[in-house]
Parts: sequence; structure tokens; C-alpha cells
Amino acid sequence: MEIAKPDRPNGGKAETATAEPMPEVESAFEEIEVDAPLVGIIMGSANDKPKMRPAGESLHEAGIRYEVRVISAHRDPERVREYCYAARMRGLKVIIAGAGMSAALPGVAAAHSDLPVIGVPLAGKSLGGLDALLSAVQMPPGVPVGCVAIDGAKNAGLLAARIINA
Ligand code: RP5
Repeated sequence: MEIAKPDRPNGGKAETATAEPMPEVESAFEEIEVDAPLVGIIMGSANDKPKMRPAGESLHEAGIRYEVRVISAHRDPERVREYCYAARMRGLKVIIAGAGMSAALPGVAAAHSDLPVIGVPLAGKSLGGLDALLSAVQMPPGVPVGCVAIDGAKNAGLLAARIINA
């Protein structure tokens, strides 16, 4: 069986290739992760997990694959940069970033990726989450973060699902 090549660099003359897979094509396909996550849920502390869990539950109910990482904008700035920089290349479509206190994570994620970033401000021991809310919301022009309510991880998951299904 022969397969017509879609591009015809030789002046429009159709070329054909045998269906025998070329070794380099085979190895390239091996690298494709068919079950790759579409949403990255990141948070500043392992202590944020209980409050961020509803984001994963919303995505699970919507049938959307996601991954979870604990990476702090302040404690692991280089890991945050690397994760966000590679996010699109790895197949992610949306980043959900939850953090408490000064909550730089959503903004830093948006600084290092052009994917949509949904910020989840988390209530800490003081100020009731107002600190995190203002940190996540008050982004400078050109670096957008869509921010849900304080402890609004469920809506973050639902919003990510809507973005992916839009
Ligand atoms: C933030 O500081 C984290 O997102 C967390 O909500 C808060 C406190 O972190 P832990 O001291 O509980 O690790 O960066």
C-alpha cells in the first residue's frame, strides 16, 4: 500500500512513500504521550493540597486529564520557571495555580508561559485570603491571570474545562 505525501516540494509532482514505517518516524511516535495531561495544577505548598483538590475533582468529572505539582514561586523559583516554560511543549492547555499569603505563583506562571493561567487565592492563617486575592488579581497589563474566588479551586477546575472544551 502506498500513501501520498501531503506536501509536494517538487513542483506539485506527487510523491509516494511506502507504508513501511521509517525508523526515525517510529521513534518519534514513541515519544508522543497519548495520555498526556491537558491541565497542570500547581500550588505553592503541600499544605495547599486539601484546598486545591476540588480543582482536580472538577477536571476528573469533566474527563480531562491533569497533573499536580507542588512548586513555590518563592521557594523553588527555578523549578516554577522550568515547569511553565515547558508547559505548552508538553501538551498542557491550561495552568491552574493556587497559593496563599503573597501568592506570587499565578503571576509568575503567567510570566513564564503564554497558556491561560487560572489563579486560586488560598486563605491562610491571617487576613482571610485577602492577601492572596490581591496578589493574584493585581497583575500588570500584559501578564494576564484569570482569578477565581478565595479557595475557589472547584471553579478553577470547571473554568479550565470550559476553556479546553470551548
Ligand atoms: C504559600 O505560602 C503557599 O501557597 C502556602 O499557602 C503558604 C504557606 O506555605 P507553608 O508554610 O504552609 O508551606 O507560598
